[in-house]
Amino acid sequence: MAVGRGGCWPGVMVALLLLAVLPPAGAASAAALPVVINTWAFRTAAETAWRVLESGGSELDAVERGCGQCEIDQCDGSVGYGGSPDESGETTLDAMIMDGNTMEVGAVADLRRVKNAIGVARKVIEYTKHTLLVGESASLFAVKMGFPYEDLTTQKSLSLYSEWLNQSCQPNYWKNVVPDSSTSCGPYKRREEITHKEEQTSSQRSVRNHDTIGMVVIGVSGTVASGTSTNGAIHKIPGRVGDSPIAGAGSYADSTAGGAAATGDGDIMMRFLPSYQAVEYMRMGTDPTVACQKVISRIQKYAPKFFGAIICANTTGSYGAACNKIPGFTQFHFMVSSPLLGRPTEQVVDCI
Ligand code: SD4
Repeated sequence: MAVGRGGCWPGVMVALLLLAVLPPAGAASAAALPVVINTWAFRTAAETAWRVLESGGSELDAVERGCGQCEIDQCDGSVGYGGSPDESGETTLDAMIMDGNTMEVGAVADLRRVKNAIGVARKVIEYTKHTLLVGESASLFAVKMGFPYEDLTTQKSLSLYSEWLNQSCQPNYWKNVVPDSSTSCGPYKRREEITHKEEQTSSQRSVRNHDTIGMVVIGVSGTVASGTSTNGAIHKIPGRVGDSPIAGAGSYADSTAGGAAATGDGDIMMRFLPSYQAVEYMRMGTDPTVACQKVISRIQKYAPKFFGAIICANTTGSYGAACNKIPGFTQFHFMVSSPLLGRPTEQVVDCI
C-alpha cells in the first residue's frame, strides 16, 4: 500500500503542478515567474531589471533600476533629461514606484533639474510618509536625499523648442483663448465664450511624442512591484502633470492580484485609472490580455482617437498588452523577460 502510494503520488503531483502553472487554453502567454514586463521595445531597461533580479535584488530594486536605465539612455527622447521641452523650453519629469506588498507608493511630478526621477520617487517611499511630491519642492527634497541638481536641457531639447517656436507654437494644449492657439503663440488670455468641443487629434498626440517607460515586476513568490518614468508631453503647459506619477493611472501593483502600467496620452488616460482597473479585472480572474483590452475599450467609448497602450501581468506570471488602434499606431511593442523566454524578448500586439 505504502509502496503503491509512493509510486503513484509523484506522478499525480507533477500533473497537478503542471495544471496549476500552465495558462488556460487561449491565454496569450505562458506563465512562469519571475516576470519583468515593460512598455515599448526598451531593451536595456528590461535587461537591467532582469539582471537585478538575477543577482538577488528585490522587485522594487528591479523596477527602480530598470526604469532608471531608461532615464540614463533617454529612451526615445521621452524618458529622462533632454526631451519633451515644455512651453518655456524646460524638461520636467514625472515618475512613480509602487510596492504591491505594502501598497506604498512614492511619486514625483513636475520634477525639475534632477535626472533620476524614479530614484527620487523611491526615496519618497523610504524617507517620507507622503506619496507624491511636486515641482521645485520635489527638487529640494531630491537634493536633500543626495541627488545632483543640474540642468536637464540639451542641444536636442533646445532645438525641439526653437522648432516649435518657429512653427507658431504648434501643437499646443490651449483652447478657448485669444489669440487663437491653433494658429498663434501666446501669451494667451481666456476668451469669454467657451466651446466644449474636445479638439483631440491623433496626430497632435502621436506615438512620437509619448513614450513612457512603465514596468511591472513579479518575483518568484508573487510579489508585485511597478513603476513609470517619463518627461511627459512635449510642449506641455508648465505645471502639467500626466498619468505616469499617479497611482492606478500610470501603474498599479498589488501582490494579491497583479500589476499594470500604461503609456500614451496621459491627459485622457488618467481619467480612467486604467492600471488600477486592469488589476481589478485580473483579481476577478480575467486573463491579463483581456484585462488590458477591456481597459482600452472603456476609454475608446469616450475618446475613440486616444493614443495609448497598457501592459498587464498577474501573479502566476501570465501577461498581456493592448493598445488603441489609430492611424500610425496599429501595433504596440513591449518587452518581456521570464524563465520560459530565457532572456528579455520583444513582443508585439495588434491594437484593437
Ligand atoms: C504622459 N503618459 O505624460 C505620459 C506620456 C507617455 O508614452 O506615456 N508616453 O501623458
